[in-house]
Amino acid sequence: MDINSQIDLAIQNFDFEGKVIDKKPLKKGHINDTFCIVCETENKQNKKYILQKINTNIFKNPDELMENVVNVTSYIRKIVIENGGNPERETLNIIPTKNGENYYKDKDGDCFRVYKFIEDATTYDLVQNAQDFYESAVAFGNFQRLLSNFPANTLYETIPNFHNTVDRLNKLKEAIQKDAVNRVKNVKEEIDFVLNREKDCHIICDLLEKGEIPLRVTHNDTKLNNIMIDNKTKKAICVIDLDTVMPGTLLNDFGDSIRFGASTALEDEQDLSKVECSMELFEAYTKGFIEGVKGNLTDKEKEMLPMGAKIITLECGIRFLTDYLQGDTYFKIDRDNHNLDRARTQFKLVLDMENKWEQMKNIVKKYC
Ligand code: ADP
Ligand code: GN1
Ligand code: MG
Repeated sequence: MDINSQIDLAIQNFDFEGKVIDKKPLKKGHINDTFCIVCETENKQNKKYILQKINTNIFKNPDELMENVVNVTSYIRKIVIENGGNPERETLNIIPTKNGENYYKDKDGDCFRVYKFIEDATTYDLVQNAQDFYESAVAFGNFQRLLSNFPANTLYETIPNFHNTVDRLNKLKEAIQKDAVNRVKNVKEEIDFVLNREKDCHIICDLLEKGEIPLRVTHNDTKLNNIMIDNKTKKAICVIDLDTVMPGTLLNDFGDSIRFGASTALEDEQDLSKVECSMELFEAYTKGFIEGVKGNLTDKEKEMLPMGAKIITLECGIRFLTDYLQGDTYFKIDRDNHNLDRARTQFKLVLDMENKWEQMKNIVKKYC
């Protein structure tokens, strides 16, 4: 069945308010297929919903995934209400199926879920200004703090070894060995770049293993387009894309925001001369994140924040490069060499961070 017919069928399984008058794809994430469903209510108002086809190639157990999302969103909802906030806008809200399930599974085994649409807010692929980025940092820091007492043992690991950088490196090595689509010859330089940093891949895993940094409940995908920014107030109001909320390290959450948001160019920019890690943006984010977590950081975590940014950027580059070598089976692509372009921006950022290392450390010191 084609995706349009699938969506039409999925729509029939949810109770939308009013009559569906439009459905349009939203192109943002690399993983799920996201649609905006527009309904017309009895009094001729438009009401929107988000309908997502869950990528079950990646999320192998949708029951567990959705149980996590339900538990996390209801936990946050309670706190938002206690704090006098607006639970319709400050957390995702799941609409169950007509049968009361968390998602709808069609005959092909494809899975669909519906969220209330957060109106008058936008997600960005590129930072518009340092102030917005600062706001996103406060919100991600705050999200981290909100979840600090969440019972971690109730969470399923939706993707095993998700941010295990050593495992990611090993998967790259396997992909090089296999060379499934004969692309290794095109990326000798990129492979060497990674292999020269093999030791770096162990740093965070070792710290976790030795218990030198705590395992916390983290978001694990804190890029800028996973946070909704209010169009009027410009405040970051809602952290979205909760599929990878799992036990992890705060260094990755801090780092992934820097990787994506402090870059002066898009993640898939082909002109690498445009790609830098902006120290102005790094500073804005560091300040906001530390304010957001309200001091809930250990000394080791503080010290390792710059390393968090560098390692997750290296890891993400490794993942893009691996996918390129495996024939683009994981991340969605829109053009040839898309994953390679993405890998290259990540490696350029790693190099730039290495050159700006002292500056990054000094900025962190200033706010800790
Ligand atoms: P992916 O896992 O593919 O990244 P996301 O859950 O991040 O999917 O959703 C993709 C995009 O859809 C987001 O960047 C955002 O622009 C939009 N979106 C997702 N959920 C909502 C929502 N509840 N309200 C409004 N827009 C949303
Ligand atoms: C994916 O789902 P999305 O587009 O927010 C990926 C992240 C990567 C990111 C790179 C489940 O995030 O881990 O860091 O692309 N999500 C998953 O942009 O693999
Ligand atoms: Mg996303």
